[in-house]
Amino acid sequence: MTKKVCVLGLGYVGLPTACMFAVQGYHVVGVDVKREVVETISKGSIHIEEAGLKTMLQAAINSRNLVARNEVEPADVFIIAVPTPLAPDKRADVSFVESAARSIVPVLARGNLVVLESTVPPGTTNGLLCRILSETGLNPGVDFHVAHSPERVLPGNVFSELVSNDRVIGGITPESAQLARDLYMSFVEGEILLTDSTTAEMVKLTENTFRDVNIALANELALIAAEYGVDIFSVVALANRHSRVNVHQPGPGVGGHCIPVDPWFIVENSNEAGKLIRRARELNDSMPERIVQLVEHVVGPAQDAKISVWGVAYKGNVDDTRETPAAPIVHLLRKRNYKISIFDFHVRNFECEIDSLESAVNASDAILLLADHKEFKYLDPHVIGQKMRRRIVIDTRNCLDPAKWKGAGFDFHLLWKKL
Ligand code: SAJ
Repeated sequence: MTKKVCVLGLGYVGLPTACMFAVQGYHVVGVDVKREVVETISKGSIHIEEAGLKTMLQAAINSRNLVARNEVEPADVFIIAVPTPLAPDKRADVSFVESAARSIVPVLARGNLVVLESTVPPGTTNGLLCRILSETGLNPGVDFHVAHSPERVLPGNVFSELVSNDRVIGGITPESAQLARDLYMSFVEGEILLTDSTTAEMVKLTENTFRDVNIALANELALIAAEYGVDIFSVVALANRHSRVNVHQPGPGVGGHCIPVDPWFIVENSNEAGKLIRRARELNDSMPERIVQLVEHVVGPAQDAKISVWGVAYKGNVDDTRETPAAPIVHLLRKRNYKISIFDFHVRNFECEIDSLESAVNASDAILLLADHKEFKYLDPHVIGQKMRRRIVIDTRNCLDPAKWKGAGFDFHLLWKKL
């Protein structure tokens, strides 16, 4: 008999995952608490941008293997893929996991498998999740199975990574892990590695903490390079020619739903042991303020200066603005009385209005590039320059060709310089 899978949370991870199971022939019920999300998906439309998502969703809907609902239904498998944001006290806010788990309680049956995909602090699957599911009177690991299968896909490349990435699955019992492996084997071509649930939680957090700490190192090196008047991007490129060196890219700060968040989850119960991780987080969080200092230095005091901010997504080629460093940068520039206009090739919804390219550059004094969307590379600096009041570019991502922009009369600045 075909298995029924209920996916709770139809966001960046839940929706592509629901589509993958549906096209593999599972009966999938995608559940989201937002009515408009369910309506949009039911029509075969998407509420988020992700390469290939619309085609996959339409295939899934047309096959009748995927339906979207507001309520959880009885199923063989429940997959929880809800957000775990950072609370103001820098601890994980697991309230969506809690409410998703509570919504499963009335329908959970003997033999079911519950998989948590959301990123959580170590111990959450075995602790909080199992505690809530035990409210059924059933015994986790005996009457039903529970596993943590963290998502590890890169936004913008979700479908190929869902298939080809290796997957770490941790069960509260070995049987739970094996059942989850049998499920994901339907579409995962990478290796599936089994462990216990707390190890799997820590693996996921470790991956993103590794990245955050390495980006902090790159940012610190950028500040040091500026002291010597050296181009940090050349330093990184040349150092990375060593076969055992992989310095990350410096930039205006670290955004996205995972990397600026996960390191806090891993240290939330470790005050003494987590010092390096906390320091790296703080350094990355301080980059927006430093970018604003650079703008002040290059452009001069605000008076009536207008800054054209290019790219407010948290990184290039995505429409995602979660935790984007552009938000504090725009906020800090406004506080210092700069006029701001924003242009982005991908982002439609942001806390400030997004202008057309033309009105964003019109009569502006400087371009501040924050997200390296590939389209920026193809813009003609001569055409852009004609509309501007002053020709200044600050490229925080090493995205534009300096020779091309300097050739068009621009005063060109990379990420950082000695102030
Ligand atoms: N960034 C830098 N320098 C770099 C790399 C990234 O400043 O060298 C910045 C980006 O501009 C962005 C932020 O860091 O603001 C994060 O971008 P990212 O591309 O490193 O990561 P995400 O958040 O898009 O996806 C990450 C991935 N994790 C790792 O690469 C270890 C992905 O595999 C995870 O699935 C995802 O987090 C997640 O959901 O955890």
